[in-house]
Amino acid sequence: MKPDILQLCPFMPTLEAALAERFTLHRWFEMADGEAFLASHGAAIRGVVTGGHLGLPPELGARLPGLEIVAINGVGYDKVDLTVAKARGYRVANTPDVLTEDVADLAIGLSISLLRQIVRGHDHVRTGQWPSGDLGLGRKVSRRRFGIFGLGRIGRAIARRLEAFDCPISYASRTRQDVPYTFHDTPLALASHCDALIVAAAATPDTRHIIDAPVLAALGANGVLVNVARGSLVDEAALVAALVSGQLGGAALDVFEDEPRVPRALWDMPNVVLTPHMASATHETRADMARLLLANLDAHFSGQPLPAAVV
Ligand code: 8YV
Repeated sequence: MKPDILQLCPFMPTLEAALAERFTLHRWFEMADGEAFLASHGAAIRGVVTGGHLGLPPELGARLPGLEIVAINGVGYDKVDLTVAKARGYRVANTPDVLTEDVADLAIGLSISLLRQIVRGHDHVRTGQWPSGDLGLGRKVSRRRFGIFGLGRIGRAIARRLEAFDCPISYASRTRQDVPYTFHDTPLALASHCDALIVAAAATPDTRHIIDAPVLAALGANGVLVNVARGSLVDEAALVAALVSGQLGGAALDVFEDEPRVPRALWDMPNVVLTPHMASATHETRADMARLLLANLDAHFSGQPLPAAVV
């Protein structure tokens, strides 16, 4: 008998096919009557597969009494309540490491796009504005003072890339680390000492809205914010206000507080670059993530230690 698994969001076809080979898959996101499904099948569900952006909504988890594992196709587990997982005794697994390079690459790409106005320049050409005038000057990337909030695997990979641009690098994280970068113990101090702040920390109750109005003001009118972590770390209303007032110079954002909804005010700002939570979205990395997700599930259902256990 194949274990019953509840799939909370679509995955790429090869991953869905591999899951369907191993499990009886129930596609939650396509169900017309979720309530009827839970009443008839909720108790049979042994695993949940989900995305990092979605996790396991608590009210759904509460309806799955036989749950043994939540397998996340992503590194972030902020949307899964680990206290509940531990109390109820189900496992939580994720896909760390394999996506580190891609997220770091996108952080650099967003920084360059914003500072060097690549997206604006592209629009300038394709909308026929070039013959009528110049775009105006951007800002230099090389040797710019970069700050990284969160110096975990992804933050360090971003820093390594910035070293190649001869950028002075500072960081703030829970603890001072043995790295050749300048440590600041608060995001406010970090923002006061850099011109481009990249957010790369995990979302936790402690980091919610940690990038707030004073941090954005400290970054200043010539400063820019880049976020490849989670929308919840940034006070989005304060960010919009700082951009509207000109108190902050610009922002490049891959993540938002209420995805896929992005504040309308940000859509047309010339000093903003927006991407749809795509930092790990390459063919290569999604294939690696799929392998690790399957390895986590296979290990669990054959009684082996999980390759990437969170809990
Ligand atoms: C994914 C992510 O886009 O790893 C994460 O935490 O946010 C991204 O890699 C997401 O998990 C897709 O569901």
